[in-house]
Amino acid sequence: ATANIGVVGLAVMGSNLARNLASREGNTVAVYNRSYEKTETLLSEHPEAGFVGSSTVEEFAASLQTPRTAIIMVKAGAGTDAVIDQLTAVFEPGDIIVDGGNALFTDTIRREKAVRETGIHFVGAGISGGEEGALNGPSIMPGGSKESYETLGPILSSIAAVAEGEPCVTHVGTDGAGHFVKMIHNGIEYADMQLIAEAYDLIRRGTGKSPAEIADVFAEWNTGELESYLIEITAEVLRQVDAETGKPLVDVIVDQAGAKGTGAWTVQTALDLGIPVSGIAEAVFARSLSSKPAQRAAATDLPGPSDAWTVDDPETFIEDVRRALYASKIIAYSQGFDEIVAGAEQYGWDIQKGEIAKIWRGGCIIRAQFLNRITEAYAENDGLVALVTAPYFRDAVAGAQDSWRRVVATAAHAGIPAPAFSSSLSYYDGLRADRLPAALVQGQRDFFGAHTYKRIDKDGTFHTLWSGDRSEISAVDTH
Ligand code: NBP
Repeated sequence: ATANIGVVGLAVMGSNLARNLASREGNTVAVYNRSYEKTETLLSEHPEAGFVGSSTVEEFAASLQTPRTAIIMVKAGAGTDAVIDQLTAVFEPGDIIVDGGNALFTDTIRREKAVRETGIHFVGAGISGGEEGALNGPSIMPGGSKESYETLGPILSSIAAVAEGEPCVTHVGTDGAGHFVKMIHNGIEYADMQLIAEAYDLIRRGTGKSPAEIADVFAEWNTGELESYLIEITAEVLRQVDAETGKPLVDVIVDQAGAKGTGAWTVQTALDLGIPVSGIAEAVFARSLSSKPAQRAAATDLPGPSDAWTVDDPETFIEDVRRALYASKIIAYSQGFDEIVAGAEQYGWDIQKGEIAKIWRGGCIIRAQFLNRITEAYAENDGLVALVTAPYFRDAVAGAQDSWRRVVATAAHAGIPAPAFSSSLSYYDGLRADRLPAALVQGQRDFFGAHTYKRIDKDGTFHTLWSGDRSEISAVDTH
């Protein structure tokens, strides 16, 4: 046994992660893949890595020093279960199996419980940053036991991205906590991308600027408070010219956005937890709407606004859009962190919110300067009940909100869809409202279903005898 760490699954993510591990001082990396071709290719293309290749899982286990540590990077789902079964058959108590794939956190909770029975540690670790991150330094979100993190922490720290001198990895919490937080990361990523796309669309349709000109706008934005990887790559995508047609690439790409499901998981989980992640949900639904060509084709002649609409001053409008984007982005993150807080409570995880924001500063798609502000907000007040109420964010939204309102109103006037911008604003106004029409909803529920209501002026639960004399009675809460 010569290897101190192993990787199972050598498609793009696994081979890049294995190469990253091999490039770190002191590591010898064992590699194994279901079909041997991928292993052979990796060994022949990267002799410098000094990989120890195996064609069977038994050989793979024998090539690892004990206690063994192996990272699984296979297609999430049945593939993960198959590999776990194979590894638990040849590993021993005290060994560590890490699942670095995009597993659903409830699967990770189930797997951790089952593997624990064998005395083997199971760690679900969210790994972000795509292929590039896996090779050069991802953001890593490991769950699992504290004990396994003692062994795993230093290895993961050595391959993680580094942001402002700190490795982008932290022990998120037990069992499925890491994959839960990775899921939220992806949900926030959906919202961030959708908001940027809406900003582009508003500017393009509002000012008539070309994609290349809008690329300059985004490049400029990337020097300020919006500085982030997503803004940076947006400028690059907008600047790209299609070699075949000479048109902006964005104009020849089919406008139907794909999705692999982690955004939907974030929203499904939020629905179960009762957390309004409306910005993330709108982003997921916007992709769904885009991918309905038959419905869209049937709707092209539905009427739009009757008034013509023009932007008076393009520069002012663009600045309004920038501010609206920043405010909406704050809401998306605030909602994502609300879901982390709710998940931690539901599943019994001790999640340090500030640490999560820190490890997202490098190696992942949502990396941004802005995340430092989130870390600071939770450092000041760990019990913050809504991120947007932290002083920094409150002030940021206060400065942006007039612009935000103008942009949302303009979008509605002009008939330009801006679902994430507008739902974020509605969420903000809902959150800050003194009174909500939820009181009326309670009245309706009491009318048709005797669901009862509470009063603002006294304790207890009440019901109005709607079909009787409409007097009010004290009632037992039926829910
Ligand atoms: P894929 O998700 O395309 O999976 C391919 C790998 O899974 C191959 O090694 C394949 O082996 C193996 N595999 C399958 Br499929 N079924 C198997 C089974 N029943 N038993 C054993 N092995 C099986 O690879 P990827 O794109 O490198 O992603 C790996 C993981 O990382 C996924 O969970 C993904 O969600 C996650 N992830 C991907 C990205 C990204 O940007 N691609 C980013 C972040 C996370 P074979 O060669 O024998 O078919």
